[in-house]
Amino acid sequence: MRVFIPGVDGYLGWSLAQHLAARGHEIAGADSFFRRKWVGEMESWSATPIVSMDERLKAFKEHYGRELVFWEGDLTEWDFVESVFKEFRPETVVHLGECPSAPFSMVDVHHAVMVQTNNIVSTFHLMFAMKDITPDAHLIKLGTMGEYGTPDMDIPEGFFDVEFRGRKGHMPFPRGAGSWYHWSKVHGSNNIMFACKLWGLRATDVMQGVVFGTRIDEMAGDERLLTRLDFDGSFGTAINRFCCQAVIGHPLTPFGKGLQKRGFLPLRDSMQCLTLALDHPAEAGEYRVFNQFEEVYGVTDLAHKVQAAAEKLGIESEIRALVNPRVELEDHYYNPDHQHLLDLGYRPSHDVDAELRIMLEDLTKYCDRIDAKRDVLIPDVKWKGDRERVAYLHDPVASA
Ligand code: USQ
Repeated sequence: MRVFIPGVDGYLGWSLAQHLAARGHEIAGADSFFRRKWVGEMESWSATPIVSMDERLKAFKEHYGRELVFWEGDLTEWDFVESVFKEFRPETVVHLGECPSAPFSMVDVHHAVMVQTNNIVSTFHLMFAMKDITPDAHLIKLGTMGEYGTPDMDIPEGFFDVEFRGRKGHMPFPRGAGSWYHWSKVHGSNNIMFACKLWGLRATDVMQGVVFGTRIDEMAGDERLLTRLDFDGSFGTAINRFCCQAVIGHPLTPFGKGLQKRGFLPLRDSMQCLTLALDHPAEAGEYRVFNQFEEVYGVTDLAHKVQAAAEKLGIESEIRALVNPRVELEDHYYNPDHQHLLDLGYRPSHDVDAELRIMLEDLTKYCDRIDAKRDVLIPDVKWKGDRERVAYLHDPVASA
């Protein structure tokens, strides 16, 4: 199948290109290298030493025996998107070309506007290109579990049945996002839902949980194939940050009470799920929603898991809560459904401890790179606006 991956230079994009190439798909990708620049703006870099796109493309060809067709360009420019579609005519588009950071979107007005504009306009351009050039193609759009927020009730997969004043309806579940970034994903979801109804596009909106992991099997043995892994307060996510913290002897940092719950999944499971969505496309006119995660965990429980995995490798680490830079519930109910992918055959790897071990071993090799930027492990973007590194909480860390 001809698969176009906008955002192919990113954490998921570079992994997915390899996962699909190893399964015989023809891959094209586009990227503007914004992610590299944004992380640089936060005075950080990838813990894994990622090479330039030229070197990536060479390594890709050597390993998979075929080219990855690549365009450097900005998805918010219509002419660029249109020309890529005319040349490649994708059968599937996996849209990973958005700014994925909640903290980055909370820096100030300019960052909030940039994140929303970038994410909403890029999705618009892909939808219109599909309508005009490849109307039968399937759009797999990376949304986020964060679109739902943390309501005090179960979370269905996109839609639920409601009864109001005697009438019944099957309606989108209310969204309750917690950052300008997460709201950008809600707006993207709404636009895609309407495009499916209006033009008969087919789309799968993936509400993905927090991904962790340094590699997929395809990357073994060649450092040029490694994907990026961020650890700074804006682009690093919880488990990846905890593992980076552990290998340099930095305290693991749950925020606030540390009882926030999220759905998590390993990078290799994210690849498995996106491939299942690709292999089982939505029908023409269908807008479907998959909640994509393996297991729900509390962040302090995760810190304990990382601590225990590190200890087995002889690495001692402490857990010290930080003042929460975010405005979010720190202790709440969380019970989202995630049946649709299981119905398509998703088999969760379930071995979080094995994954943590691989991560810690990988990251130990790169601990000098993490140590060189250790200041960025403490977040400095606060949801309320002011910019300074947060302090440790003196209270003992609560456990779930
Ligand atoms: N957290 C800590 N300590 C840390 C880092 C995070 O306690 O050192 C907490 C946060 O306060 C939050 C939870 O862990 O409650 C998750 O934070 P995160 O930074 O791992 O993830 P988040 O900002 O929610 O965003 C990430 C990705 C985003 C994706 C989302 C899925 O950056 O692109 O959409 O995960 S989800 O969280 O399910 O919305």
